[in-house]
Formats: sequence, structure tokens, C-alpha cells
Amino acid sequence: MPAIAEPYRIKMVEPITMTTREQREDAIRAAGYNTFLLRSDDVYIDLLTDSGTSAMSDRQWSAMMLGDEAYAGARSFDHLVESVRENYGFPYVCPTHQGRGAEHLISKILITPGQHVPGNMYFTTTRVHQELAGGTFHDVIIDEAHDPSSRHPFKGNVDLDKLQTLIDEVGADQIAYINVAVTVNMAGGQPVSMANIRAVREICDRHGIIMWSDATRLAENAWFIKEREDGYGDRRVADIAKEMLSHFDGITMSGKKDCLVNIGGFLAMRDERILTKSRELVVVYEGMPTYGGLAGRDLDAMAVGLREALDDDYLTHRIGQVRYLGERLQEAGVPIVEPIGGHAVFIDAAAFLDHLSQDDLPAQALAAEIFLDSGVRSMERGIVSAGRDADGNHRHPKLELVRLTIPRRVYTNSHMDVVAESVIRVFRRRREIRGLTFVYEPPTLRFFTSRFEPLAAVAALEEGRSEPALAGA
Ligand code: P71
Repeated sequence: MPAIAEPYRIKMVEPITMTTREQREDAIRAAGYNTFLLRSDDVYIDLLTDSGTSAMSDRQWSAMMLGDEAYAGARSFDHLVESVRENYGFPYVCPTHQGRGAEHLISKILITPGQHVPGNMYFTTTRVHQELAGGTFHDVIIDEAHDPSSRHPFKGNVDLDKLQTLIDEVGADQIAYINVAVTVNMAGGQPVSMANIRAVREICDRHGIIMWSDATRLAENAWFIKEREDGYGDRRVADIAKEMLSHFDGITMSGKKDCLVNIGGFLAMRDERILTKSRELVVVYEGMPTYGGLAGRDLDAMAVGLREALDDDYLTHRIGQVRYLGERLQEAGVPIVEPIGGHAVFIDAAAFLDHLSQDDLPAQALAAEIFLDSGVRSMERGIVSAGRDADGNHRHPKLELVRLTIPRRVYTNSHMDVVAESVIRVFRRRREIRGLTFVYEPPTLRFFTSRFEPLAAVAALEEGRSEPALAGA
């Protein structure tokens, strides 16, 4: 394989902190063993998320300087609409402060309480908004998606039988819409094939069901179609993306990923009635329909970024870098989700720490351990992220993962080497790693702010050797 270097050069640098093991021990303790609660200043290489952490290009920064900050009717809005029309093919756009703002609005617009919303695996914020709007989420992703070792090339695909069975069970009129994510974050950044998108469209047409997409990582999905699906190898990713989106009635977008911005999102759609409803709601929850909680300059940066993210050379490097990290880990025997996805390498924490049970929160414990080793920050995506069911019991997801998420255009492959070495070091002494337990747990989206303690320390507590920690659920 020829080396693939960054298709850009570095014009501005941001120094990052190097820390000692002792500093990191203090930091992770103060953060309640939750990497979300670490201070960025205590982090060396930040792989918590690819969301809002991209480096913007000189063109995006230039566009920001031209932002129109008028309260209403700003030309920055026109720039975003033009870019969405040209690149995504949707005529109407309603900006929101970020992806979940768009999810909030579309859930309120399309869901009548009691209705059902199938989707190809859940995403935390997506499901919360569907539930808050009175809907019930149903996972209709193919079974392979729940198996970290399955090498299915399109692990994000919708299982057409599961979808049809749900429709037969509850009736098409009780399905608010189907939400197809491209790529599927929680499955490991796995793509959906064009053939599958077309097949879902046929089912939706047959039953009169609205077909929506969470298009947050659509550029990466289109790149995988180019790589893996017959007939697409010679096409430009931008064309493939447009074809993909042509099958949907509309999208929710977190601009913080494949629009290469630090903040922003939107709804885009074809139906003018949905646009009207979006505008009625956006003024209540976000801001005027021409800015939706963003500054004019943010809209301009997004208009430029969404085009840049569809560039073939950019994507080949981007996905190549994620793969580079993943393959280094694989060579050392570290269990990861395969195939390696678009935005992150997902470590299979259940296999990595197979001496722990899922109730010992292995992925949470592993994320804390990797931080302790090197200052690399990752994210738990397992039992803690999955939350509790309606009866108050922990949900036990099949996937218990730690996500090493690669920000776009930010780190070099030397950083990836440091990350790989650290994870491999931790892997070699994995038997020493203990589980964690909750000491504080909030009622929703608990992974953000929960606090934990190492299990052995809790045992000491129970024997009355120290003060009780904060009461928690
Ligand atoms: C990610 C995020 C950001 C995040 C969200 C919740 C918990 C932890 C981190 C955000 C997404 C996403 C998909 C597929 C909608 C959103 C919400 N991802 N859909 O992966 O991945 O977008 O953050 O702009 O509100 O770290 P938003």
C-alpha cells in the first residue's frame, strides 16, 4: 500500500499538554472515572469525539469573516441553502444549533404519541428525542451489526424482514417514519449500501411511510459505497452522496461531523409542509428560521465545509487514517470492531476485559485506564451509554465498546502511533484492570455526567473504612 499523506498542510498550530502519570491519576479521580468530565487541559490526544472537533480550512475561516449577522434574512442563510441544494439536493433547509436540535424538531413534527420509529440501531440523542415526543424506537439493523467480529461490508444495513415485521405488527399508519443513519455510529461507524437504501425506499413507498435519514456522517458512508459496492468504484463521492440522499424525504444533520464545523446542524427536506412546521417550532426552541441558534458566520462555515467533506482525496486520507490506527491495534491482537469504520476505531471492551462482567462497566473502566496510561481520551459506548429501560433496569447492549474517535484534519499519524502504543501497553496488562461502579447517576443521558469508583474501593467502603461517597442510583 502506498503511503497516504494529508491532502493539506498545516498553517496554524495549537500546543497540547503533556502530563505525568501522577497528574493523570489526580485528573481521572477528580473526573469520577468519566472521561466526559476530564478537563481538556489534562488531555494529551483527545479522541473523545469527532463531533465539533474538526480543524476548519482557510476557506472556511475566510467565509466566517464574511458572515452576515443580521437578525433576519441574513445572506449567510442563503449560502447554506445554496450549498445544501447543490450538494445534497434538498430544496428546503431549517438550521438548528446542532444535530440534536434538528432531532428535537423532527421528532415533534412527525411523531404522534404512541407511534413507532424504526431505525438502524439507536443513537443516544436521537432515541431520547423520539421518546420525549411519545414514540417508541425499534432497532431494525441487521444482526451482523451487533457482532463485533462480523466482517459484513455494510453492517449498517436495515434488515428488511425486521422492518416488514414491525409494519405488519403495528400497522403502517402507526409508524411515524423510519430513520436510517448513514453511517451507523453505535455499530462502529458502519455504512449502509445503496442497494439497501433503495430497498427501504421501496418498502416505504409501498406503505406510505416517510423515509428520513440521520445524515450526520453521509460523506463517509458515500466513500464506503465507492470502495465496496459494485458500480460505484469510478464515481466521485460527491455524486454518490447525492444519489444516496435522493432516496430520502429529508435529513437531520449534525454539522459538527461531515460539515467540518465546530457547531451547527440543520433539517433539510423536500416537503414544504414539513418546512412550515419546522419554522413554527424553530422560533420557539432555537431562533429565527434563517439562523436557528447559530451566528451568520457559523452558517457560512457550514456551507463551505459540507462541500469540502465530499472531496475524494480528503475522504481517502480521513478513512485511511482511521484504518491505520485500527490495523496497528489488530496486528497486536487487540480486539476491535471489524470492519474498521469511518470515524473511529471501536475497541471490543468485553473481549479485551473478558474477566469482567458487563455490570462491572468494562468499557468505562478501559477508557479510564487508557487515559491513565497516556493521556489519550476515549469514550465509553456500552452499558453506561445504553442507560436504563422503562422498568428502571440497566439495558445490556450486545456491544460493550470503547471508541477512539478521530477528529477530522486534526491529528497526524504520529499521534495515531502514540495512541496505538498506549492501547497495546494496556492490553498487555489487562488482567490487572478492575471494574467500576456508579456513585452518581443522572436520570437521562447518564454517560455525560455519571461518576464512578473502582470496584475494590467500593468494597473498602462497604467495610466501613471510609466516608460514604455521594448517594447515587
Ligand atoms: C458523537 C456525537 C456527539 C455526542 C452525542 C451524544 C453523546 C456523546 C457524544 C452526535 C450525533 C451522532 C449521530 C449519528 C446525531 C448526533 C447528535 N454524535 N446523530 O458521536 O453521532 O448531534 O451532537 O450535533 O447534537 O460523539 P449533535
